[in-house]
Amino acid sequence: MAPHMLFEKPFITLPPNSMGRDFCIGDLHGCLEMLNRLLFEVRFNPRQDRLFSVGDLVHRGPSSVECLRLAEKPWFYAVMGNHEAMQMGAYRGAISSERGLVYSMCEYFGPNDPLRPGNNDQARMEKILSRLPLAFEILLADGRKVGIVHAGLPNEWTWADVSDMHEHGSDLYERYGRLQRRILWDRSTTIAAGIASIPDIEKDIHRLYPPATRFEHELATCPVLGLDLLVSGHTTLASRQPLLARNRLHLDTGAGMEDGRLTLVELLSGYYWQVPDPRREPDMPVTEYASIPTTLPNLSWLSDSERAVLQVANEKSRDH
Ligand SMILES: [Mn+2]
Repeated sequence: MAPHMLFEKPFITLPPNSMGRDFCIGDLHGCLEMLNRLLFEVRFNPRQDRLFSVGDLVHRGPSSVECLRLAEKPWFYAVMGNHEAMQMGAYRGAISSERGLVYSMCEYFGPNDPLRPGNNDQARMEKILSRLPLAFEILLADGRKVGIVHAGLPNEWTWADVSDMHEHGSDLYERYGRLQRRILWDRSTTIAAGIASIPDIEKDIHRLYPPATRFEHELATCPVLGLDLLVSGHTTLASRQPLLARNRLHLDTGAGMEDGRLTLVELLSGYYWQVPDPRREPDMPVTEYASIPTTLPNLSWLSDSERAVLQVANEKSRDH
C-alpha cells in the first residue's frame, strides 16, 4: 500500500450476481437489529444474495462493532464512510481526551465504548477498516452499471475519474486526494437536489463553500457520466424516504436517530423496504414500497432568489 493511501484497493469491480438478488442498505450507524429485521422480511439468502452498503456502519446506534464486523462476511460489501475514516483517524491518534472521556468526531458513548482506541478489538477493527474500498462498481443482471460510494460524486467528476483512482501516479496525488475527500464527505449534489437539511448545510457550508460562492457551482444536479446509477448515503433525507435525483439514488434515511428509518433497496426491481427505530416502534413494522420517489422536496429553506437560480440551473442541466 502506497504511504498516502488509506485504502488497499480504493475501487473494486464485481460481475453480475448469477445466483440471487442484489440489495443495498443505507447508512447503518450501528443499527444491526433494524438491518436484521429487514433481511428477515425479504428472506435474504446469504448463499445467493449480495448486500451492498453505502458505508457509515458505525457510531450513533447500539451495535457499531457488530455492524463493522459484517464486512467480514462474504455476502456483505461495504464502501468506507466518513465515520469509518474518522474511526481510522481515532485509531491513528487523531483524538483528544478530557476528564477520562475520549473525544473525536466519532460520537463515542464514553470510556467503555468498544470502538475506543486501545480496547480489545482494535487490531481486528483496523484490519476491517483498511480493507473497505472507496467505491464499488457492479453490473446488474439487466446490464446496468451501478456505482456505490458513501457521500456522492460532485458534478465535475465522472465515474471514469473514480475508476482511475487505483492507477494514479504520484503527480496525480493532489487531484485524487481531493476526489477521495469528496467521495467521503461531499454534499454538493444533495444541496443541489434540495435534500441536504439546514443543519447539514450549516455544518459544512462555511468549510466547503465560502458564502460568496455558496450556490454558484452547485445548484444543478447533473447525471453522473459513465454509470446508469450511483448509490450513496451521507446526507440524511428529512423526508425519511429515499430519493432518485437524475441517476443518483440517495439512501440515508436517518438510521441511528430516534425518528430515523433504515432503508433497504433491491437494485434490479427498485422495490424498497423501511423499518423504524425500535425506540419509537418496538415491533419494528416493515413497510414495502414498489418504486423510489423522484420528486424533489420543496425547497422552503432557500430564499426566493436562490430557488429561481436552482430552477434555471436544473433546467439547463437537463440537456446534458
Ligand atoms: Mn451517515
